[in-house]
Amino acid sequence: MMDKQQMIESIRSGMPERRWQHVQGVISTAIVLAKRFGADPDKAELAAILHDLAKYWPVDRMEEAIREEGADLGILSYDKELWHAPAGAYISRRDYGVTDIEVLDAVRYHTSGRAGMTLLDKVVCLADYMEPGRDFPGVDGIRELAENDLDAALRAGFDSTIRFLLEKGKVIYPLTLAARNDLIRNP
Ligand code: DGI
Ligand code: FE
Ligand code: FE
Repeated sequence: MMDKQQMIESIRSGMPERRWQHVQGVISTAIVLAKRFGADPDKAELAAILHDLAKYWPVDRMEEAIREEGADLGILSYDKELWHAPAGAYISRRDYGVTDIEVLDAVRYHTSGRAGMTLLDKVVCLADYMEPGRDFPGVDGIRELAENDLDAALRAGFDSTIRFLLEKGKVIYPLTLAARNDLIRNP
């Protein structure tokens, strides 16, 4: 695996400064949540560093990475906002030499979620919702739930995304619904 400091420099240089501020917020929040809920803080930190690495890539480049990996082709029929997650997971492996499947999956599913999310998936996804720089209706409620209930906080996050997509008349990616349903069915 590439040296962590080198990885950070490379990822930071591929995004605007304000997005790097967001990534730093996700890193610190993911470490706190990992310690609180019993996930591995080092894996949480690594996944947080990597999670938005492809966020500012041109759409063509994201699509090319997804096609090259061939693992998540279905996502190409859904909102482009979703694409940076599987593209980022693939590039984490290909270019940064990350082999830890738990970390790669936490990156891959940080936007959509999935049924059967691992503890690490949940920590990274929730950290992305509630890092200190986030400001959307309901974020303080999510932060309060996250004091002691990981699943409830994450579910509130998905509810807010689904509500947002409904209000905008957008298509909803099935894995997001599966993630939310699974949190309700398997508490
Ligand atoms: O990359 P970030 O901005 O930090 O956050 P993210 O990776 O959670 O991206 C969320 C964006 O994806 C948000 O603007 C909503 C959009 N999106 C579009 N369709 C879907 C979706 N998000 C989810 N979870 N599910 C969708 O179907
Ligand atoms: Fe993201
Ligand atoms: Fe993010």
